[in-house]
Amino acid sequence: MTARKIILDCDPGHDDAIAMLLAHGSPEIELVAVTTVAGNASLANVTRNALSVARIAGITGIPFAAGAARPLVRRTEFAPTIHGDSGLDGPELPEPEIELDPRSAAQLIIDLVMAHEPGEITLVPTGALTNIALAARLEPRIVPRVREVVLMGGGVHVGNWNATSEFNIVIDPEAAHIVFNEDWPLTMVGLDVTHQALATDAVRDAITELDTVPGRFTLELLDFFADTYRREQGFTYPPVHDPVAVAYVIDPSVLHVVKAPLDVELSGALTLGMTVADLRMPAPADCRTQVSLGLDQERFWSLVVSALRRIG
Ligand SMILES: [Ca+2]
Repeated sequence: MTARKIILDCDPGHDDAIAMLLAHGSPEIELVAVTTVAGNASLANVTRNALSVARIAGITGIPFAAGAARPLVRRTEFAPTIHGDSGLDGPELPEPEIELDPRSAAQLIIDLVMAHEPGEITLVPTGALTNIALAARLEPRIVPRVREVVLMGGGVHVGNWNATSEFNIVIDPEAAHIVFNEDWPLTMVGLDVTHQALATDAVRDAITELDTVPGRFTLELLDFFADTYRREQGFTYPPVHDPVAVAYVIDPSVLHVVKAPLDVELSGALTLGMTVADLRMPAPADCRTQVSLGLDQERFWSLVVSALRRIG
């Protein structure tokens, strides 16, 4: 088995942190780099959070680079009601040990994609798409070299930041528009499936049984996330969005996906940032985008728990 090489572009973020742990603890994946983008909190905060999570997970020897501090066009918007002011409120975070790469996230993505064979690198964005859009515009030759983009964001039938739109997309819809319209294979892992990735009592019990540092850290993340999701969005159990995109790279059978043309609304009076999927059948033969409509919850959580167990 050849491990799939991924670049995780993220804004930790409770669920981004779990996505990092899942990627690091899964032999099916080789984490090639981690890049950060403003979103759940400021760029400085999410970058520091990523480096602290790396220390907890024992991730070393790969570059970490900070990227865009604001969206392409819009005013900056953070999510303190969900993630706290730091972006990762709840657990106590260790001091980072890794030095940041001096390159911008977009430049690092370009350098890595160009240094690998075509079809080797998969991009897994779990925040706003600003860095990915900048990289694609700065060096268009990366587009045909990227194996695929598997992103957490959007939703076909549901929003979370407004009635129709998901946070990662709506805070930088122009960047999302660029990424969705580039000529690379793209899988949207949206709210339709991530709202099924609920950290139930049974999930917590399985993580508690591990009795490890990353396991306890994950439980503290879930404690905080459960409180904010109960209060802000009426969830009994918190939906853990970002690791679902990583899980799909590990094992595509974890999601039910269908091919469908996809685009991002930039001008709607009520629908800014909405991801619009054309689900009329059959999809055009040259359709290179797909949407996720169902999640195998048991398989998903078994991947997460197994990864935590491997990290030890
Ligand atoms: Ca995120």
